[in-house]
Amino acid sequence: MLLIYPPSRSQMHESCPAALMMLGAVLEQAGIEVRLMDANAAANRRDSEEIVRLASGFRPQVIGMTLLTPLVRESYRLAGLLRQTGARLLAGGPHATILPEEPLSHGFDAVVVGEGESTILDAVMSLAGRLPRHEVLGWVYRDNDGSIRRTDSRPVVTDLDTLPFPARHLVDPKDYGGTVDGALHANLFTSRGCPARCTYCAGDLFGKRFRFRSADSILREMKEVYGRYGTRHFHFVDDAMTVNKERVRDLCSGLRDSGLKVTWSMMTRIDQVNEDLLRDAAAAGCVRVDYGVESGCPETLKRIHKPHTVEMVRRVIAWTAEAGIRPCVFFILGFPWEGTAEIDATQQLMVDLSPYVDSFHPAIASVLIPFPGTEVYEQYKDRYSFRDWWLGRERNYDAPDLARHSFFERRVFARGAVLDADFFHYPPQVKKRIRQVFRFMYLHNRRRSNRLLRWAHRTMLDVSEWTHMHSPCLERLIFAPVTAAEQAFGRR
Ligand code: B12
Ligand code: SF4
Repeated sequence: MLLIYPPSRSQMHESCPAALMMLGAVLEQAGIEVRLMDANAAANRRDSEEIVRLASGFRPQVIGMTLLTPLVRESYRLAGLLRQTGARLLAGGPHATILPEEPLSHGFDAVVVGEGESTILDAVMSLAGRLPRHEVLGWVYRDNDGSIRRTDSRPVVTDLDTLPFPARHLVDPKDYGGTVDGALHANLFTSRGCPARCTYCAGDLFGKRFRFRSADSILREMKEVYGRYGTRHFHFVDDAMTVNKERVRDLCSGLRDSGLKVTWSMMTRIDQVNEDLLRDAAAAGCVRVDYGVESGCPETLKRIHKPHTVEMVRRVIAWTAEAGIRPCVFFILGFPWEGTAEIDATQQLMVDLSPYVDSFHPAIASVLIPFPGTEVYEQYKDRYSFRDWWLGRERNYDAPDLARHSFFERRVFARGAVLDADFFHYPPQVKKRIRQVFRFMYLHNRRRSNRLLRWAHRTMLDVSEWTHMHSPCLERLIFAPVTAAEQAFGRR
């Protein structure tokens, strides 16, 4: 069996996606030979053509692929190409779970819905002809008469401690530039589910019920990874790590008693921490907490059902910093009801938090993307005509490229030119304001470089933005030396 994470133009992975290693572990336990291929591995990126060439060499009976919405167009093209290998194609992951019938019209034979561990074995057996298709729970397939069938859902894994540890040995460290500091295996997954109902969240894959691994099980895995791969810093990728505080306390005391010399970071919710928990975490090696703050506008927070207020944000970020932990905050701009006043409120909150925040994240998702299955998608897809946007080219928000984008855009939207997609038809003044906030984040992140450099940076951004607005050709001409240098150093 070959498990593939499909190519993305804008993402580079410093570690192998957890899903492939977790599914690999389940398959190996059942005696199935497994290969993993992460097309976005930082030191060995592969395009679809190369994946097909390698897959033809492996000759797997079944190929499984993770589907994420922004990558799905290329994933479907890849599936089309992979059909020539003769393997049966199985899809899973967030996009496949939200729209399980779609992949069947784009080259796939079947789709696993939701958690993969409990279904993948049956799915592989069935695709290999050893189990009738209707006997597999939790999947969608095309029947002999061409009709699409969906079987009853499979209950979620209630005891996450029963899952095997990820099959990390299947990953070639060279693909990620080696294991110098053990960062390759830093990501750990310790819980599933988030009880909140944010209207833009594309992560409902594991349901609302919070399920979690015991502190013991997590500690065992950390010790194993520490011993085998030399990992000294761990990052917990759970949606809301601290929903069960007792468990976090147990983990913290377990870490302190274990004598493991490690640091760690986590993602969690503003409304799910308190001062004691943060102090406990800091004493047990926690050095960073990622929070989805999203907005500084109280009305927006209410409308997106965010379970926190602006006051709570201010309090929690201060507590985090005071406990000796670096708070990392994420924002979303451009909700369809927002004008410049609401964006001003968000930037004001950024300014207020900036003494505590090392760097802001001008990520792709810092401008609202209406992912399928979310309330914002359903509510606005017809009004703004973006139904099924992931299948077309016009809502592309890849990383900016040298041929089309100005110096300003290449710098401040480095992760993805998401304003190009313009999902919500922003008026010019809103676009301008969003660009200013991205500029603010970009410059904040460079505030420690020397004065002259900062001044040069700011001036170049201003010149680029101003000239591009009046004459893109002139901008190109002025920045031609920079563009040539970027070309020489391998930027797009
Ligand atoms: C870590 C992470 C990242 C890291 C990935 C680093 C790495 N090396 O893995 C980084 C920062 C690079 C990243 C980037 C992005 N991410 Co991200 N990320 C996550 C996060 C927080 C954890 C992923 C994870 O490891 N989960 C644990 C594993 C076990 O879960 P899983 O991947 O879903 O896999 C399970 C099932 O889906 C299924 N399954 C998965 N694959 C397959 C394949 C087969 C064959 C089968 C049968 C089953 C199956 O079985 C698995 C085990 O149960 C999730 C949120 C979350 N909590 O899951 C978001 C999430 C996956 N990301 C998301 C998005 C959108 C992105 C971006 C596209 C950002 C953007 N806005 O454009 C980018 C691009 C990714 C890319 N590769 O190009 C969305 C996906 C939504 C969607 N509809 O596709 C999520 C759900 C976040 C969210 N709530 O919006 N991400
Ligand atoms: S708190 Fe985070 S994971 Fe939970 S629903 Fe909201 S955005 Fe999604």
